[in-house]
Amino acid sequence: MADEPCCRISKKVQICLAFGLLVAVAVVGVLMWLHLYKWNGQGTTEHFADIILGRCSNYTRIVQPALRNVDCQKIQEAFKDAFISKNPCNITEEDYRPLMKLTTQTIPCSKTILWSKTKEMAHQYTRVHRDMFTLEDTLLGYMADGLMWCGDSGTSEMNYRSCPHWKKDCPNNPVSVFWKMASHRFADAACGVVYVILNGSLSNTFDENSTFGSVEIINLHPEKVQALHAWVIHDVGGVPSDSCMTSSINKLKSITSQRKIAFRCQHYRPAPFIKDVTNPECSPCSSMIR
Ligand code: JS2
Repeated sequence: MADEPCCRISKKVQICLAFGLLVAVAVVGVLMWLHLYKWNGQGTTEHFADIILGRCSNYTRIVQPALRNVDCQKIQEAFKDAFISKNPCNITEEDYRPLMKLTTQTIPCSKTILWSKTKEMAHQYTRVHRDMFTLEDTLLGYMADGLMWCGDSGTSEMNYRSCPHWKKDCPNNPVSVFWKMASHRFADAACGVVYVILNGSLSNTFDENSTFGSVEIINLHPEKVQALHAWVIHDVGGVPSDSCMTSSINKLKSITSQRKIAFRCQHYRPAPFIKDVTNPECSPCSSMIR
């Protein structure tokens, strides 16, 4: 068969095919190099570096003046060095180590608030209870909250056109690695009673695959954390359910008890929860906070 004339490709055709393949590889390479190759995620936030510097200055002078001696210029540089000129699908925790060192911050015991699918509610709470901290109320989270960032190997420019999407492109992108590392460190440092605000109107109030479920809960230390208090909030107008008795909350309870951490669950509708937030003297709220 191999000798049949129809199966022999003439030398000329072979050379043409090889050349065509070479041109195709070169074109793809140039497109990627010119950033015309689109990632599936949003591009770097405009003025990223200036925003980081501005937020750092604001935080260390106004929000938490105890951190006034922090060098925001150095922090901005360390943040950029973590991802500039690097393949945005091969970022490691090592890349962020210098930034993490520069932003070390001690949160008092029983003042840590975690959240899952309740970001706005959690931040409304800490806007009133200023002595309590979500990750975004710490310097590191405050600087990065809501931003996008990535670079490319072979250039010192940030990619403002697109960045890798954690699911459609790759998980080891600059943003996902940052939040996983920041969340890990935040939970690792927690002590006393840790609070978590969960969404009682979701069928999966506790999602084991969430950052809270897959990173933070497993990095709470039983020798430092006595209890996890879950505050389960119903969406306004959502279908109220007895959210502390659901299977997902029972799953959370079993995970905490396996880790020798006591567990407590309270459920609220937003109105009383928000009212409590604005009226800290209320009775349901006081049992929730103290
Ligand atoms: C903040 C971002 C961004 O306990 C919370 C926080 O500590 C957070 O870091 O991780 C927990 C929330 O993550 P989870 O449980 O997956 O809930 P979610 O509502 O799906 O929020 C997903 C966002 C987690 C990390 N993260 N956190 N600010 O700008 C931000 N961007 C990402 N990817």
